[in-house]
Amino acid sequence: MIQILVPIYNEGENVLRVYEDLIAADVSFDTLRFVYDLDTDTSLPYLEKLHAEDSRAIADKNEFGRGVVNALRWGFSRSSDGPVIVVMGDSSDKLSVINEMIALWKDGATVVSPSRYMPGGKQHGGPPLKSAMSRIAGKILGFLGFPTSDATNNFKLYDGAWLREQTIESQGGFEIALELCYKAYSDGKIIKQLPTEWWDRTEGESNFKLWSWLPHYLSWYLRILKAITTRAFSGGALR
Ligand SMILES: Nc1nc2c(ncn2[C@@H]2O[C@H](COP(=O)(O)OP(=O)(O)O)[C@@H](O)[C@H]2O)c(=O)[nH]1
Ligand SMILES: [Mg+2]
Repeated sequence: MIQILVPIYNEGENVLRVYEDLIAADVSFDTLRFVYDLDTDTSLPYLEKLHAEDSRAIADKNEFGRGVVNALRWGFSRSSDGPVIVVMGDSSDKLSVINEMIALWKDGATVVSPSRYMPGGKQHGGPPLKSAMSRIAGKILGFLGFPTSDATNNFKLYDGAWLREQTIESQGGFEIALELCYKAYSDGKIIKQLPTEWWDRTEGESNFKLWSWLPHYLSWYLRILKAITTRAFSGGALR
């Protein structure tokens, strides 16, 4: 069962673009779950229309409390076995790589991480400070031997059965991608990457809270650094 999961917060008509991009990229999926927080969300009228046309697309209310971590936890808890692909609702991701992500999952990857920072990857626009921090942080991990140079990208595929075994500890926001990369890596699971592109939103507003989420990002980042070091000294990286 191939599941696409999209957290949304007042994305309005943008949700239709996500659907159109998936169809244009010929992505084969069984469910397209848009997880929203509030009954007043501006995407809901569009999602109702979309569901009438294609019953795979559903609007699912997050009952775990407001915020993107809760929306993702909600979506994960409702997932079945098979790949769960998290996609942003503001059309920032290159959805045409999804079929290749699914192929890597079929080959045994627990996490598939599209990377903007590996050869062939690109980032278009975005706040300069946030982009630079993400790029530098990601590339350092890649340089040190971590299997992806873009751990902070939330556009990712996770194995559904593995996901349901995880207790999500993230509390801030999008550091959840780092947390899950850390957990897969320290669990000895396979993480694969492939190049992707990212475009900053042209409609609506970003809900990214750089300064309040930064300490949460740092805490998972340091755990990853420690795990890489431990593996290197135990011989894993030297084999
Ligand atoms: N359910 C839910 N989704 C959110 C929330 N904040 C952001 N999102 C969604 O997460 C995705 C990325 O958010 P965005 O604000 O564009 O972050 P940025 O691209 O990192 O600036 C979009 O699909 C948003 O609609 C939230 O509080 N709740
Ligand atoms: Mg965005």
